[in-house]
Formats: sequence, structure tokens, C-alpha cells
Amino acid sequence: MPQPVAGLAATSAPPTSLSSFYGQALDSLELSDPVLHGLLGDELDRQRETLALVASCSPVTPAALVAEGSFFANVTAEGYPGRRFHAGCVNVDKVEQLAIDRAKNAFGARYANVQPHSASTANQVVMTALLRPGDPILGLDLDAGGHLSHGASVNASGRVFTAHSYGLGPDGLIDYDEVRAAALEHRPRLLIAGTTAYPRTIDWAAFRAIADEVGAFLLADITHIAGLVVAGLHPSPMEHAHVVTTCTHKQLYGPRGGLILLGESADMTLPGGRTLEQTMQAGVFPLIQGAPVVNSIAAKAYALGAARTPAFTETMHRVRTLAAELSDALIRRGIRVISGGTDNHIVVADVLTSFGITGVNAEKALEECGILVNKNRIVGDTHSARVTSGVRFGSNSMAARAFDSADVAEIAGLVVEILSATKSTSPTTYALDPSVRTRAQEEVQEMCRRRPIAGY
Ligand code: DSN
Repeated sequence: MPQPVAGLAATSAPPTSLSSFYGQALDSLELSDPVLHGLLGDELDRQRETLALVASCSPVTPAALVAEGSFFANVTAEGYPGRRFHAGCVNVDKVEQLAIDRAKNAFGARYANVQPHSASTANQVVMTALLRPGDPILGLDLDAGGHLSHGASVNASGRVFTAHSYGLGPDGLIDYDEVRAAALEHRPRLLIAGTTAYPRTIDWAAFRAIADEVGAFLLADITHIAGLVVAGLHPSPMEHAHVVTTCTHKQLYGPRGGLILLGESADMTLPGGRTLEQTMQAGVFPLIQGAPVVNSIAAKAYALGAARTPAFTETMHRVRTLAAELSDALIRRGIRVISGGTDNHIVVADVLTSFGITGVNAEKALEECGILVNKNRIVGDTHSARVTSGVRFGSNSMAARAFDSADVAEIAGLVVEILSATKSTSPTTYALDPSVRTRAQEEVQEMCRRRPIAGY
């Protein structure tokens, strides 16, 4: 006889509702694995008690977490709705179709694939499906705020394809003349427009004109700004790019995972006779992935539906306003902000010029006080990616805590106070004035209690 899984045996009766299922599941976790249960509790406390200003995340809406933690995880479902390779997909088909419909609605897309495990995987799909090994690609340099999967030498995209890059101008802005010159020189088959640390609006039409001039496909990776795009607060690339990719966790308050979206280009016929839509469909499965993560797709469905609500639009307005206010407040205090401000959720500060400390030391000193950011290279940086001269702030989580202008002013003041009291003893070691640290920790704790993360 099979033995009951430890912990599950502790439940006295089968759950009679969804809420009793989740309640009993949590009880069984506590009974069967108190160590892991304890770590869950510790992490919840850590997230409640720190101010996360890391630009590449947002707190997942609790309802989406429930969907992601659901029994849809039990289903193997290779294929697509109505065309599976396994039985038992009646509800899986409905949930995947729901996510597809909501993705199309949110982004104004003609086609959506909700199966990519991440935006990096989505980018891998696009490149592998459209290009041949060795084909030239052109993307923003990783050190200038590009992404690993856009052709970095340490990533498969930079090994399988012949990767070239463009940088940023001395003002920290994309120089479209430089992009064009690089495209004319390297004749890429794929031009990639997308960034991880770029605080300004991206001109999709300019990218498309360059792509057309050299006969390249244009990939727009909107991972960082997906929420602003859905809310109409950043121009949409849907009518310009051949393919759009994004993740669902950075600015959609959804699960970790990716999407591939197509606009008018969906019907475009490629050499070989397939349309772009058919190429992306086959590119995800079976070219790169096998069975999808259905529980993640369920959570994507939730997040994509929520992204069309007035409350989400209001949150995105707050995301943008808070970032602009943070940028202004830092500049008023004499801090050098790259590009002189922000149009989105990102603020990049030059801490080396402003405080004489490296990015890694600034990150660590702020973390000691409960403010979480990430070290970030800046234009002309002489330090490596592990050291850097800058830090990147993001406002997604501040918005989820319903921060207002006074809160942002308080954070800016704290950041400046902490970094002014931090002295580099080497590029990777520092000393922070203990009295400043204690006072800042107390103030951060008080802010976190005053402004809890919605739903946490
Ligand atoms: N792309 C990295 C970032 O922006 O932080 C990780 O998602």
C-alpha cells in the first residue's frame, strides 16, 4: 500500500471548499515541514518590514499567488487549448484561453502566447524561431542597461547568434542615430528595443524605421514597462514591433513568467510559408518548451485581468508620479540622476559622483537600513557590474504601498542621509555611521507599518 505523504495524513477530513483546501494545505506544510513553513513566515515578515525599491519586481497580488499555488500544477498539458497531447485538460484549456484573451485585450494584441516560462525564454523563442545560428542581432549593450537575453556574451543569445550592441549617449539617452549607424554597419536580422535600466520613453517608430531600413525584424521587449504600456502611460510598441515580449512579474503584479505578443504582424508570411503567428506558436512549443506551467498561466490570467481595471491604471499613474517625485527630490538634494529625471518607474542615481561611494556599497548600506535597491552601471562607468558607480530605484512597490508625495520626500531624505553617512573603505567595503543606521532602521520600520503592501 502506498504511504500517505507525511503531513497530508494529519488532515482529519477532506477539504470541502477551496478555502478549506488552502487552509488545510498550509496546516499540512506546518506539520510536515516546519523548517520550510518557518522560512515562508520569515520571508513574509522581511517583505512587510523592508521598503523594496528594486525596479524589476512588484509584490504579486495575493489572489494571483493563490492561482499560482493551485492544483493546476498537477496537470501536464503539452500543446495548446483544444490541441493537447494529454487528457484531463478541460479546465486547463479554459484557463489558458482566458489568459490569452486577457493578454490580447490588455495589450491590444492580435495574438498572445502565455506559455513562455520567462521573458528571457520568450526572447529565446523569438530568436530561435526567426533566425539561424550565427545570424547578426543588435541590442542595447548589457552594461548600458540592456538585458542578458539581448545578445550578452555570457548568454546563449550572444553565443548562438552574432551579437552586436549599441550604447547610450553621454546624456544617458538612446541615440537613434547611433542605433541606425550600428544597424547599417552590422545589418542585423533582428533589432532589439528593450531595456532594464532606462528611465526614459522609448521611440518604437524610430526603431521600426531603422529595422525596415536594414531588413531586420524588430523585437520590443517591454518587460520593465508593461504596466505603463497597458495603462496607456508609455507608448505601445504593438503597431511598430514585429514581436513584443514581456514578463508578468515586473510591473503587472503577476507571477514570474513571460508572454509573446503580436500586432498587425501576426499574419505576415515568412520564408517557408508560415505566418509569424504560426512561427511563434510552434516556437514556444515544441521548439523551445515542453509542457507549460499551467498554475503560472492561471496566475497570469488573474494579473492580466486585473491590469484592465481602473484601480490598476490608478496604480500605474502613482508608479510614474512617485518615480518623478523621487527623482526631483534627489536632484534637489544635489544627487546626480542619470538623464536628469524619469518618464517611467526607474530612477538611476550616480552615487560615486554624488557621495564618493560605489554602487555596491550604496546598495549594502541602504539594505542595512531596510531600503532595497540594486547596484547599476551608469554611462561611462569604470566599475564592473559587481561594483558599479550607480544604483537603480523603482517605484512599483512604493505604489503598491499607496505611498504619497510626503512618503517619497521622506525616503529621498533617508537615502541621502544614509549615503552621506557611508564611507567606502574599498570599492566593496564601507562603514556606515551606527547612529544614522539605527535611526534610519526605525524610520523605515515605521514607514512600513504605516504603509503596508496592499493585501500583505
Ligand atoms: N533584468 C534584471 C533586472 O532588471 O533587474 C532582472 O530581472
